[in-house]
Amino acid sequence: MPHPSNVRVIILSVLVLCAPTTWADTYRLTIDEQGISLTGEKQTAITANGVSPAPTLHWREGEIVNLQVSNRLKTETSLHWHGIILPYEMDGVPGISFHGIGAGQTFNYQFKVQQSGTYWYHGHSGFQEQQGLYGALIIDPPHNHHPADRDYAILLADWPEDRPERIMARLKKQSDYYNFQKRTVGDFFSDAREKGFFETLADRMEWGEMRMEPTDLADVTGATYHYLINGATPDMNWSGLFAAGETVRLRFINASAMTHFDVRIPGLKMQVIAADGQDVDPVAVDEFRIAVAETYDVLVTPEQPQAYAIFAEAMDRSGYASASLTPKIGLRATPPGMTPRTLLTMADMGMPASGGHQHDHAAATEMPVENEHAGHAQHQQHNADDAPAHSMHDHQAMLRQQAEASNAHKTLSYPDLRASQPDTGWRAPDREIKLRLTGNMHRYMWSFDDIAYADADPIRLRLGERVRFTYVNETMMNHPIHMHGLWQYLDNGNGEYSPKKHVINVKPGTTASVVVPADAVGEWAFHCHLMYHMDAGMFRKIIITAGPKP
Ligand SMILES: [Cu+2]
Repeated sequence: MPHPSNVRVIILSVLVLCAPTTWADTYRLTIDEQGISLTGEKQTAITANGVSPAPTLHWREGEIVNLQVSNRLKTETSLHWHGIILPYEMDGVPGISFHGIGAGQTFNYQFKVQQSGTYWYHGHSGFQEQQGLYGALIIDPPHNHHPADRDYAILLADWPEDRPERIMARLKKQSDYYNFQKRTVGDFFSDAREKGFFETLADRMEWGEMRMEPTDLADVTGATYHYLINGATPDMNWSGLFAAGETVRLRFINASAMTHFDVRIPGLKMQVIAADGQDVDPVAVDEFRIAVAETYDVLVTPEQPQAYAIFAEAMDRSGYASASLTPKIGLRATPPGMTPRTLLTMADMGMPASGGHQHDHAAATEMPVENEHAGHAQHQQHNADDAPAHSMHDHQAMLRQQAEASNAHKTLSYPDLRASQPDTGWRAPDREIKLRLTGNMHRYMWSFDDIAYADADPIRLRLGERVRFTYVNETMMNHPIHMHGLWQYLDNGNGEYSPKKHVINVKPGTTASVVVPADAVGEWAFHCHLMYHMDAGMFRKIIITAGPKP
């Protein structure tokens, strides 16, 4: 008589052997709202199956998924499968790919999963994503090239104290409402001591002329946001277990509405193995910046039986999210101190250091593609300055200090990303579309080429053509540009090994260029993924048709 568990193994093996090459699984998701108290006050979150973040969905490459999404809200809802290649009617953007899911209705999404990796899904109606309607989407490949002992999705998010409609209304009235980090008169005098009075004055006047602040790295900040990892504040301390020496895969997903994060795990090197779901040649880093809506997969191997902090500080340093990787339930990591925020200089933005009072578009256009963020160099310096303050900390701080002393603090940047597999259809683009990323901070208007979505014609592409999109960022904000339904091959000098991404972050005053194979007929959304920028008009529709040139 075989042991019962052996019988189970035998049955499972038989099932695996007999499994068809495609599966068809059904997932039911019910969208509703529920009381939540993350900030101490009672608020409302939009939930899927009663939870926010929404449940993590596990798919397999090759399966046909049926997703029955029911709406119990009083308003319309939708779910968009972020980064997924699918028929456009299944993409889930109301007004573009379908009519939305009305109150009390159910919509049935169905498509074949043609890719693997880490993605996410979120509401694309109103501000529902900001209100908690987001979740991780993990697709298993037929063959896993990166076996790990543990595997965790790390969803980063920004949860507001104010209602999103109120945030938008405040930004429209006063765009720097949430920015309490402006340089003060005191800073002026200390700068004047260092740089000289006239230099400092000229610097300030230039910024004044541009009606921008050199510290405006984010327009919605920790003044209203609580930063979350897997729905938990730093106090709540989400924890992932490991045993010393195990390999842990962390799937970072930036599900924030407005926040870029700088991520590190003090004491651990991170091997970046995938970007936006796609495998890249591994890069060992100490830190990476993750733009809104991007995903990065990393491997870590914690050797010590101690708790490690997964630390994600908001780019503008107005707050942080923190969680623990721990060998024991209840053992929590102490979050390290935040590093000082970066100050943008005129040079960061492609402006002449002095005298250039007008917006110099040409200067911005000629910036090399994706040069290293000058602010980051500064940041590393600060790290070193910062170190003595943490010297009484534990082992982690010591390791970090050692790393810094040996000048080994490596931060990921786009030029590091090289696809593991070449693009077999690689060839020169057929044409170029240049888009300026434009905005008026004072009136909180955001657009492409100074034209907001409401007044813009769609961008028309022909099926089969390859189009270079060149994004010229003429603003002092980062804009994570998301194209639905199509891959953007980031032109970072790697030719056929260019990494393909669904979100390309374009830093202030810089230019980034991508190659897009127009390989999917339909109507696709194309926008900045900062929610309030998208809502303000930094959005276009792309229409791809078969047949002769439109
Ligand atoms: Cu934007």
